Amino acid sequence: MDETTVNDNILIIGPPNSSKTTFLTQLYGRIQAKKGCIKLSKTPMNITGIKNAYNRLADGLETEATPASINAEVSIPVKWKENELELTFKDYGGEQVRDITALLEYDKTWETRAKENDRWILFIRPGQIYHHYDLSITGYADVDKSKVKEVSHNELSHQYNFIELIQALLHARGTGIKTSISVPKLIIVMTCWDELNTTNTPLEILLEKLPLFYNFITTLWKKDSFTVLGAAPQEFRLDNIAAKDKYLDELPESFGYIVLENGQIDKDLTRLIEISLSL
Ligand SMILES: Nc1nc2c(ncn2[C@@H]2O[C@H](COP(=O)(O)OP(=O)(O)OP(=O)(O)O)[C@@H](O)[C@H]2O)c(=O)[nH]1
Ligand SMILES: [Mg+2]
Repeated sequence: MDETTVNDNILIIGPPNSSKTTFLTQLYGRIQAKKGCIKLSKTPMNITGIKNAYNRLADGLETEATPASINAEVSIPVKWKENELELTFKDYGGEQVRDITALLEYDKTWETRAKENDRWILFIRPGQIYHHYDLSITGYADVDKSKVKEVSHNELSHQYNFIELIQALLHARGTGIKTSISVPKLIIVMTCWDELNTTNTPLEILLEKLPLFYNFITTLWKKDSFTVLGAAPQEFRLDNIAAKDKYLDELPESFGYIVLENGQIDKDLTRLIEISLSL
């Protein structure tokens, strides 16, 4: 595809519990508070899909899991540099994404999403990734059976799941892999960054947790058409009174950050969208 024909539709892809709803809600809060590099341009907008999550965060409560059947549209008209554009996202239950690899099939909805969005943002929560044994971790001869968690036939390791997922979405989109992929643009986001307590860069975390998946991506994608970042849309758990009080006192839009390629923290969540639009 020609670079000049890349559209600005962004698809956030993420399994259950990977902070999609929290990110969208916090992103909207930033845009509305005019605190970021992307600003609200004009009404009307449609935020019904995240209204409940927005109200919960304002009360210092965590968002609730989005039911599998939900496909709520969120559209926010924004101004970025000199451009006016409409950011549209879908908030859906992450189980839809899990089903793509568990059942090895995608429906029309996902086919359309894969085709119509030229900018993909993949949310991966590394704090919840544990290693099943697989060949990228050690050679077969080195396997110490006592240390290996038994993997059932139906249970792929996380990295194979993410490889399957990207493969399925590329297939749905009809993107061939004979030449390096320049569209869709891809950002891989290591989410809930605070859980990691690390000074490493996002790429280092991805390499540590999912080396084979990273290898798969670099083999397929053009070097400047993908990047690896971090994000903590909520910044910390809201499972205790002190954290909840912070949200009530300082408002949700004061919290959350992204982690740039070099490991630097940026409080402006809208930067993730700017980077996606700039790839
Ligand atoms: N520690 C930490 N937890 C977070 C952060 N952002 C979100 N969470 C928590 O992660 C959990 C999942 O967040 P959601 O936004 O509901 O995740 P989701 O991807 O929409 O999940 P589904 O709707 O099930 O697909 C919630 O308990 C959030 O409070 C963060 O920055 N740090
Ligand atoms: Mg959700």
